[in-house]
Amino acid sequence: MSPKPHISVNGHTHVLYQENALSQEELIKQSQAFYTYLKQRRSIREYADTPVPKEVIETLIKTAATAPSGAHKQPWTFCAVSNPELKTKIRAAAEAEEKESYESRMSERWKKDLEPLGTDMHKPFLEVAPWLIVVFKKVHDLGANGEKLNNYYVNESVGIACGMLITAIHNAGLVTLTHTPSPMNFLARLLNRPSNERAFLLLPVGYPKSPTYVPDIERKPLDEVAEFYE
Ligand code: IYR
Repeated sequence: MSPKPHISVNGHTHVLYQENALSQEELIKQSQAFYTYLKQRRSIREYADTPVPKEVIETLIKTAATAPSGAHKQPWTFCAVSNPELKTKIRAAAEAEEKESYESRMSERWKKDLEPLGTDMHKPFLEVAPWLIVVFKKVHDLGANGEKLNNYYVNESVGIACGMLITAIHNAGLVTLTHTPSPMNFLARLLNRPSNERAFLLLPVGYPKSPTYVPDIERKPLDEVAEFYE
């Protein structure tokens, strides 16, 4: 007998989950292939000004928004910016904060740790990349009369959605960078965000400048990042 298409839990409908189970052999092959593909992802700081269709950005955001979230509150807003004047304003404000950070806020130890990456206060990618996706977290929701409604595990939820966005960008054959100008409150101001939203992460999205070089760095091997308890 085939299972019922839906049941009731606490008076709420639960629908049948569409399983996608693979054989063990297929599991091994598929997980290996995805790893091989994903390990090619790199953070890219130099972009081509080649346009990327809006439809692609819409699909990437829909993909990120499939992320799990605390009590399914989906406490995020993805602001996609291609407007050149706005990108120029974002770059100017970000570089002003970065200048302050590099010149006085960051410790010598921190700057030493960044040396292999070759970063500095200049952020031309904020104007060159065809799109900037600014991810906002909703610290709470706003009810119809402006009242505060709880969200849960907001940082975890938005962090997971950003991980999925980065994965989707790589899967589309595009590149990005997790950029966190600090402090980031200028983004809420420039993008006119409501009082319940805080900037979480800024991701330029586009094609890499060609050719592009990336730091020759290694990822930790499995035995340094995993412990098995069998
Ligand atoms: N936000 C600065 C500094 C910076 C900090 C870390 I931690 C990095 O991994 C990279 C950069 C900047 O964007 O340059």
